[in-house]
Amino acid sequence: MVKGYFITFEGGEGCGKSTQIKLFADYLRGKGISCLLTREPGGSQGAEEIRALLLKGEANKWDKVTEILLFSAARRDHLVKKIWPTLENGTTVISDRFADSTMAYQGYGYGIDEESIKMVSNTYQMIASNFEPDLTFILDINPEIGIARSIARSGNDEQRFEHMDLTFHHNLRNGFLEIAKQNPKRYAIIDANASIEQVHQDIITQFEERL
Ligand code: T5A
Repeated sequence: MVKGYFITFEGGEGCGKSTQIKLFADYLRGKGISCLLTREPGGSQGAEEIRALLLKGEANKWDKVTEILLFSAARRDHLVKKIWPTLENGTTVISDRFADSTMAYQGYGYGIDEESIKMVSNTYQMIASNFEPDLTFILDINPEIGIARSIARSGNDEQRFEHMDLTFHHNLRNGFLEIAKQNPKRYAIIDANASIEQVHQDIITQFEERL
């Protein structure tokens, strides 16, 4: 059986990943490609339990090392219980965030810190070896616009990272761009400041060119 593609969507707060993933999944299904939507942190029962620990509460609730380990533990459970078995079945998996978020948020967000970047990278090797997405869309947005979109959407108590200061959000935007620069074949940078329809069209164009 042919394995499914693993496609991830990344970006700063309120960049529109959830909105775009739904449109992209509709597009794929329209082409007869079966796909499963999932998210991080979370996506499997154990990882969803860890999600609550990570996203609720005070911005400085965890120190950086603990945070990297918790995101990684959730990712390992998600990979073993959901992502790998689904890909083996020939179904495409689309994930709202994956390992690049850990590199951008925990590695670059607090300011470039070589030690944390190395730790994120080593921890990922330990939990996933050489596995990586076939394609990653980075929805690049001006942080002021993204945070305003995020905060305008009410009824969400998982806003620990929205409450980080603006420097953090600029650092992580630069972090995503830096990560993408290292492997232009795998990463497609999409201008997420544009309209929902325009962003969707850009995603489809990149998908058709690359996979
Ligand atoms: N995290 C995660 C880490 O720190 N390390 C890690 O390793 C991982 C995996 C996850 C948090 O955890 C952190 C990062 C995050 O802070 P989350 O709830 O999944 O938490 O939060 P986000 O991933 O940031 O997702 P959001 O739901 O907040 O934002 P989305 O999915 O990017 O945006 P979306 O589609 O919900 O849109 C937000 C609003 O904007 C509107 C939408 O209608 C919606 O109201 N919108 C647009 N408006 C105008 N123009 C457009 N083009 C628009 N697109 C969407």
